[in-house]
Amino acid sequence: MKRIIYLLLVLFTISTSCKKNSNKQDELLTEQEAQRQPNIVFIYADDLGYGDVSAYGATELSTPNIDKLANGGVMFTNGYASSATCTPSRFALLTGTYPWRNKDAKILPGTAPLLIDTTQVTIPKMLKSKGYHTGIVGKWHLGLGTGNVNWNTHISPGPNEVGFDYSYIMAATQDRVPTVYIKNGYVDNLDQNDPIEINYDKNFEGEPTGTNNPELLKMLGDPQHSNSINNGVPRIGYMRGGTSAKWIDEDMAGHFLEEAQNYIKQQKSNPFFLYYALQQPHVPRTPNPRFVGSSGMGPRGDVIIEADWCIGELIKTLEEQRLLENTLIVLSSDNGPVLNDGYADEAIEKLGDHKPWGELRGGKYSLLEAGTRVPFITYWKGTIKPNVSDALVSQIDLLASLSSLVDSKIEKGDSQNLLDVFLGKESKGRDNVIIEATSRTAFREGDWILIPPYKGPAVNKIKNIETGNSKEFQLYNLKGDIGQKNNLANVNPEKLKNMIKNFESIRGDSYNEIEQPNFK
Ligand code: NG6
Ligand code: CA
Repeated sequence: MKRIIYLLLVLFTISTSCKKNSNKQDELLTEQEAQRQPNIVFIYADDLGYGDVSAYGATELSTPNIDKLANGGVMFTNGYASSATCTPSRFALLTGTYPWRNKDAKILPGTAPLLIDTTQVTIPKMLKSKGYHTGIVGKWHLGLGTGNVNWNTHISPGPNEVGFDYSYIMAATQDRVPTVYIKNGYVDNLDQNDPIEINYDKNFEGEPTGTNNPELLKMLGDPQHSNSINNGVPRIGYMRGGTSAKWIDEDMAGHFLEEAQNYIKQQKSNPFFLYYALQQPHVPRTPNPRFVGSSGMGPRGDVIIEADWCIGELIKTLEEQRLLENTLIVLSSDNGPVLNDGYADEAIEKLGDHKPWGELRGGKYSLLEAGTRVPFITYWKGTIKPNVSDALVSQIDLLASLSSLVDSKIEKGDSQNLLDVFLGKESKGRDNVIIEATSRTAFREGDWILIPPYKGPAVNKIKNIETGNSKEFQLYNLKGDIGQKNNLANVNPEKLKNMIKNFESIRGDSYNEIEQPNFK
């Protein structure tokens, strides 16, 4: 009997000590995991408005996956894109430099050379120097090559030359040629016997266009969007060849999602930075058949539902790979919303009571709030405490903030280190920020915004968007007047004077000597 009891005791001791060991190992693993640099995933929507997300107050559309990030992380109500159009915002995001410092930071054609100097600091470069693997999947729109790109050989410089180890992109926009995917500088699926030629000025002889061949179209475009046709959709610019490489618009969201998911799975054993640049809800709005009718609002609503689904799938992948608790997710949009942006897609007719701009005034291309104030969310499961923050933050601050997160020392330029604000530990953001819209600039300081006088129409009639142009200075107190209804410039001359002084100290005094493009 004694022997049996002794044996049982020995067994018990062995088993508990094993258990302890395995617990210890678990502890060790989590410690190691925690010590590892966090992954960073930046999700960038294209033209998604402040009021397009249900967490931000949309009642006619439901975006459960974006809401999950907003409600489980910090939801910023004063988060800004640097510009009311795409290229300048993306330039500022990656370089931490105000776009108005670079005269070429304007909406680029598909043939534009690379806008970012290859010696310039960028988020991916900075992270790479700290051991990160860096990848971009989706919309680029920052130019490629040095002029006169040959699309049939290695296209360079591009994302890979400004810090991305991996790139799977569309060159410009979904409505611009070339309508092909580019993987690490090579057009994906290109048949060398069917070379690609691109021209933004004139058509290639014998090639159909939206203007000449409306019978080939499944979607009508305005004159600017009625050049070459791919997949029944007319585009800006002319393209010949590359048939096997051309994208199918309805598959684009799924295609980019799969690329992004594969990237995560491949890079899961080291810290990575993924810039996932969705193409929605920019025109042409081409939901996959599974999402057609999902919003009851026509294609614009449907592609927002589709984008939200993609974001949900991406989060699922991070969860399945057990990465969610070691990944900082930042979500935002490159500029505000627009309904009619060149195609007849019933965005206006089927809008119903939905307000893509929420309570804000203006929209894409506008210097008024809806041009640049966008959904802006940071999420890090287990690290960021859910909160709504009214701190003033700009996408331009991600460079300095992420560099602080990974302990990298860089020249900060216009970027401010707001890491604690982004992690929800601090409630005070920037003191001021300059926003840009089609080369014009405005100045937000505290609750106030100053819009200098600019020539040009007050309303873009085709797009039905207020531009922000006025002969007078505009001064709004956004705290009580988020809809910018009361111009206080005349009743508050002291404030006006002070704001002009502070604005000019950063921007200089030649801010209104600019040529405004004609909303192209
Ligand atoms: C404009 C296009 C618009 C859109 C925009 C870029 C015309 C008339 N309009 O020039 O459709 O493509 O460029 O949008 O051509 S952005 O979100 O990439 O800045
Ligand atoms: Ca955009």
